[in-house]
Amino acid sequence: MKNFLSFLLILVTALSCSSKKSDTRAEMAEKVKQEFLHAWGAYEKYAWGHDALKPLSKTYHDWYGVSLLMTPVDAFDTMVLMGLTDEAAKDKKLILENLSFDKDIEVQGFEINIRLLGGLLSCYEWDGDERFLALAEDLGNRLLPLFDSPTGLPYRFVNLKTGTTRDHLNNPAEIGTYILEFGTLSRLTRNSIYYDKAMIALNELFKRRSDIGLVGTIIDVNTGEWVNTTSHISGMIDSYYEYLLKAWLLLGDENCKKKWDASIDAINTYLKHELESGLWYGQVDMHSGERVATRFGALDAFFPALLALDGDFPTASELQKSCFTMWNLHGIEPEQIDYATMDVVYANYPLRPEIIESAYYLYHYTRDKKYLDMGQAFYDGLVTYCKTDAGYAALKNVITKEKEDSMESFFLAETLKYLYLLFADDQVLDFDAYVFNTEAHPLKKGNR
Ligand code: DMJ
Repeated sequence: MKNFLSFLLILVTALSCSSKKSDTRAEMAEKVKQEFLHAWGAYEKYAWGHDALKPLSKTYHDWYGVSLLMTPVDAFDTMVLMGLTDEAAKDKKLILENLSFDKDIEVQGFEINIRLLGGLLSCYEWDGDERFLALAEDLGNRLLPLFDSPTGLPYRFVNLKTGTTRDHLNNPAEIGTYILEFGTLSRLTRNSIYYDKAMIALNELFKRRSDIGLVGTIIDVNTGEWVNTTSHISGMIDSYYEYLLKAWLLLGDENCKKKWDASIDAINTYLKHELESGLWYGQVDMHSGERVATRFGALDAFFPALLALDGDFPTASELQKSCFTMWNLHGIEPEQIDYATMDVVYANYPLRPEIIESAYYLYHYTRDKKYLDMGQAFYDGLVTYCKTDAGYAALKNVITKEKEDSMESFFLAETLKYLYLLFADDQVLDFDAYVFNTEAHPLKKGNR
């Protein structure tokens, strides 16, 4: 009897271990949903009505002193996709009863566009309530003065009430990341002004690429002159390239496709870098193509997804392998490493989504189980190192695992959405019918 009981105990332990190891996709999707509810629950409890939760001090943060409901708008479509009907209904009520852009504050065009305009357009497309579209249209109008520069390249900041703009030194990402949202707004309102402004900016930027086809990091929007000529695919340039390809997919714009084709040729010629440590994309001078640094980081990890979207699966999977190596250096990814030495350059982790986004795209196209295993590792790292009793916290340092009092809205908009979609039933989202903006808001494809 004693022997039988020990046998039973061993059997039960073995079974529970193996079921933990082989959680099905559906079980993993459910687990991610529970983590979303944990994070959203903390937002509800400690930050309701504000821009973002501060998970360690259990209070809130408003970007500009007053709330623009950054987290509620950013998180809405994730709730819809996860089937969280009650939470979505409560969130919708909060947004529609409280959100107003008639505020005397200076906002950063890029962030407001990708999180709020992109978020509201997605709210409208997934929910259908015209009031979301009215909010988006109002916001779009308040962002338009950004484009009133001598070159048509947008300034960085605009006052939502007065339309006053500032900051003439801008970067390709903050210049070239409007066309998906502004194009969609034009399509839905039948007013071409938004599309036209964003397209002029994109054309003007592309026109200023170097003779070898690359852009730099900083440009003066008053003169059109480059101020910093370092070229890369990282923060300050990243989503400019993303939007060239996606504008073609979302809006059917052939010119954007041509711009993307020319850009990816130059990127692969000059930035791509194969070393013993793996395949990477580093930094070069935009005019000479001479390599100036060997840095790669969490933001660059969006690139495998983009390469996959373009059909270059060999490069996409090779690069994702490098990204995963970077993640595994410390069990969760640092903001930036030097890939020549594999040393950490910036050790923080602000709960970024890009590496998970790439795993999701690659799994969608290849069905290779290794991307699900990566997803499991991302889930484990997040839960082990970033979960707190009040939501999720960024890490100040991935080596020491010291936490930071911040949970950016993109954690709910992107990180948990992509992780959920990686594991969820394919019926949840018809991948070919949508294009994700750079904040993971799925916008419906359709010509203008
Ligand atoms: C998000 O706001 C967007 O994905 C943006 O393109 C880059 N930074 C964050 C996430 O890392």
